[in-house]
Amino acid sequence: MTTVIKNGTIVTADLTYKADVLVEGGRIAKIGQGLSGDKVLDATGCYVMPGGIDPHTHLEMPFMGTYSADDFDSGTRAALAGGTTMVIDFALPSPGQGLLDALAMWHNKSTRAHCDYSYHMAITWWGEQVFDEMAEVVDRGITSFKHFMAYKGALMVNDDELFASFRRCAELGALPMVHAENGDVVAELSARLLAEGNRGPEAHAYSRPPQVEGEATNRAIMIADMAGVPLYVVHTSCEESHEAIRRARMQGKRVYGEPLIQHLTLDETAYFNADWDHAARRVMSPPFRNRQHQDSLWAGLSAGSLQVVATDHCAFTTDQKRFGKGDFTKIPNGTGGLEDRLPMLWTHGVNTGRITMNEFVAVTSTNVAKIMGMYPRKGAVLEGADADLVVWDPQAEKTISASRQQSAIDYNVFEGQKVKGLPRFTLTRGHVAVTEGAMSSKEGHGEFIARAPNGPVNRALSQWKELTAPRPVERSGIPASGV
Ligand code: DUC
Ligand code: ZN
Ligand code: ZN
Ligand code: ZN
Repeated sequence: MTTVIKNGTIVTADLTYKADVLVEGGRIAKIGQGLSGDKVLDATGCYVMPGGIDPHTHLEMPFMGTYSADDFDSGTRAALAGGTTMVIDFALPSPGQGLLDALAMWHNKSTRAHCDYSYHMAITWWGEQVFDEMAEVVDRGITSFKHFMAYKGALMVNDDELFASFRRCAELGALPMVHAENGDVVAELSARLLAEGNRGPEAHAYSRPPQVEGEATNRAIMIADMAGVPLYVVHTSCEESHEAIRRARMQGKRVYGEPLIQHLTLDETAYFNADWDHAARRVMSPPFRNRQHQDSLWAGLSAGSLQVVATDHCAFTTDQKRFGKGDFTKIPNGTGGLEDRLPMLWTHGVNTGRITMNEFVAVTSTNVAKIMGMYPRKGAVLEGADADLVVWDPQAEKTISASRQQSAIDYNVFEGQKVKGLPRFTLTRGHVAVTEGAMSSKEGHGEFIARAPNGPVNRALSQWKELTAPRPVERSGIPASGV
């Protein structure tokens, strides 16, 4: 059985051109003119792009006394409905639990996935077992390790643990990632706010100002530089963090920044809404920021100082959010976005001229595949690549509503937003999973994707100078003095 996508315009991170795409056996078999196949998908007026890859989701994750409400079933359905064909979730060992043990748990949950998936492994504690098992985790194709610099007393790791783990990542060719917020300062500010009687969702934002993120981002960058390893900073939400990433890159350090679609399009006024539920549903870490921070993130996407747009999809129902009534520190942190990332970014980025279509593909798919070691199997429209594709109709419109979403929660943080630009078809390894909003995805269709170790070394320019400086002249095999 072959499928041909006809009359569309292919849009990749580099190129825009008219061609048909022939799909066979889950892969792209041919790209060319006038192709035919058993089944025809009409892409007239549409763009044919690599399906989105969301490198940051938390599906069915035990967190803050509960579990995130979307699992690999509803979560990956939401992904496909919005044109995303792969997710990278976080396997999260509880403190003391082995990495391989946690990995087995995540493999169990993900058997329900409708699209392909991978994991990052979280380092939530440090010890010999963790050090040893990191090598096996990399061998199994999980080549990125996440570190929480916040959530003190739960997931947070200290600087000595961070440095040890980063050095281990350097040895293994793995990519360390950080949730960059100063957890000690957050804990201190939270306790003070509560003591002063500030118990509502708005206090969540006060407890995590941009400085706690900027400080931790700078610290992680310096520690990564000392460990000689690249660094990926998740959910970059503010200018302070973006500035640190920008500066590091200018200094020749391989540092990546990942804004979320929520931080790009929603702002802190959500927390000052008189309706407690409205505000609490938007509690996540880092919190939403003001317009100046948003402008910084958009500028970073167009200038290339920020490389990826993700969701940190970690959805909780209103009932779960209400665990935090009377104490904002108990509101489960997290928002959804898997189904809305592409339409929202297209609407607010491409339709406004802030980013080009090719940049859209880069930040939603191709850059992720490259940074995370799975390009060009994923993130590419190339012969031989997986047929993870979205046929994008730039004229299709809808109003986002929880009443029509795949996610299992009872609201949507983008409720009422009008978007223009939606999938006409979403294909996961050749299988047509979505046709104009109608789902035909299959539970269990998704497969685990093993990723390659990264390889690139991280050297500040200052360190390169040492290697390229002229060497003292050697005479008759005797090294010159003063070396
Ligand atoms: N932030 C959230 O809001 N939820 C999940 C974890 C995180 O870092
Ligand atoms: Zn985080
Ligand atoms: Zn997260
Ligand atoms: Zn199939």
